[in-house]
Amino acid sequence: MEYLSNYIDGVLKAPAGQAYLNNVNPATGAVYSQVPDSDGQDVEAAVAAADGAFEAWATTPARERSRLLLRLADLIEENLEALAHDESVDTGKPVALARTVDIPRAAANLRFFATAILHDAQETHATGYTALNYTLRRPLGVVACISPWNLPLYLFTWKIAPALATGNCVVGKPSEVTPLTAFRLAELCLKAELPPGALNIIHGTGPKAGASLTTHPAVKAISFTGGTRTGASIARNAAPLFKKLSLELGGKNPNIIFADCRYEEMLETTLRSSFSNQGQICLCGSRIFVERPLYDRFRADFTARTAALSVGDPLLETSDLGAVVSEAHLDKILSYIDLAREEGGTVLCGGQRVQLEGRCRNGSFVAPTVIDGLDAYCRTNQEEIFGPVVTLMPFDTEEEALTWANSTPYGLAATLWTENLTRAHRIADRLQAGVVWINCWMLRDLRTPFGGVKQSGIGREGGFEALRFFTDTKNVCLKLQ
Ligand code: TXE
Repeated sequence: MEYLSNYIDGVLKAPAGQAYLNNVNPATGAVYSQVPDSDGQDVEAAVAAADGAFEAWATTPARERSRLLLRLADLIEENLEALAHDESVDTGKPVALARTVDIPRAAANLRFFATAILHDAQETHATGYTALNYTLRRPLGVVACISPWNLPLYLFTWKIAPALATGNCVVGKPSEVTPLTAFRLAELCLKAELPPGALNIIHGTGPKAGASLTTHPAVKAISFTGGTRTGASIARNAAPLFKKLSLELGGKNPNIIFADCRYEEMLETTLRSSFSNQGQICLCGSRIFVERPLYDRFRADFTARTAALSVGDPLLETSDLGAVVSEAHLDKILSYIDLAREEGGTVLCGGQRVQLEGRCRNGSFVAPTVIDGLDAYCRTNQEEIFGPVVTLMPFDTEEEALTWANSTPYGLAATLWTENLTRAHRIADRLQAGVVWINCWMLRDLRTPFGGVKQSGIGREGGFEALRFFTDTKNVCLKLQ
């Protein structure tokens, strides 16, 4: 049984209270490692280490910070296979997905921000001939990066990379459900010789380690991805302490399909946008609105393609879907499928737990599920399920599709399929979402702003948005005459 450690001041450390949590492999149901159940003492030590390292890290030349982060990216790539294996075991996701998406993207996040800081420039404003204003951007100090379980190393690095690149010292808290690759990253930080205290990683639960981190007076900013309720609780705690906040929360993303779309490409992509990572990506499209003339054809083809997906051992290359993240999450997903039935929905395929044989007989597997016959306003279509469950709804007019798409409390992402350019732009503009994909899904450019509106969060990650979030601006005005 492997015991994971915290990473504080450049040292791998056991939690001060010597308490641990079980870490379960969701594909087998077996406990396979012990995660530090850190408390306020560990957080205190990590914040003190970060605070102590700040002055030196903030004034380290950008080129040197860049070199260290690029070294870390190299090490991630050198360890691609092992990290992909660990990510798969920890989350239940297919190893092929971890190998092609999660781990390469973790390296890409570090590279992107490591090089972005070499090309940064600040604004000046000449006030006629009277004065010259220039704006300095300086790191904040100690910042907290709290990440979820669905894309563990991918989202953890998405936060720590811009924070470190801009000269902040970080206390990161990965999800207690999927801590393994963040622990491996700590080991790689030692190899990369990242200065002690620049990055600290505390493992443990949200209410204990997470809450003491977000309420710590020395923490200047919090970058969080996770559930909307957790985001609200963090915002409540952080507001009176005037911390900067970036919250990337839940979604209930619409996928609007018009009859004039490129059909095969749409079908293929919609399969991915529905079931990638067992539907546990905040960007997955879970409500599929199809223009009525195409509805019957789409329903038949989509259901058949979904039923043909293979749910299996995540370590097998042939598995399209692996396990969902935990037994508790599986129960939540199944309860929503029951709710859909109660609300009058018809389950076209899936709808139940999948019982595998052998190694995975006690794993948490759900069949990819397609439901129709529900209206846009029922709970199934309003609440985030975060699993391999999608609903289909026919629409007659553009206005109807748009109204339904915008009807939830969320507004993270939306997908739109049409060859009509004017319509595409018109709808994209009216969709209440932070991210809109036209004729594609998850086509990412790390320079673009990323985040949601309404209950999907506040603030934007990515590109210059992230560099700005992790810095404070100071305007200096020099009178010229
Ligand atoms: O996330 P939590 P959970 C959605 C999804 C899921 C639901 C709950 O619908 O079913 O959220 O998931 C830390 N102070 N998403 O419960 O609790 C926690 O330890 C400080 C959407 O797993 O929000 C973890 O590191 N931190 C989503 C992180 O917050 C706290 C991804 C996220 O955990 C804390 C995941 C507290 N009080 C779930 N409580 C997305 N948008 O991608 C918890 N944490």
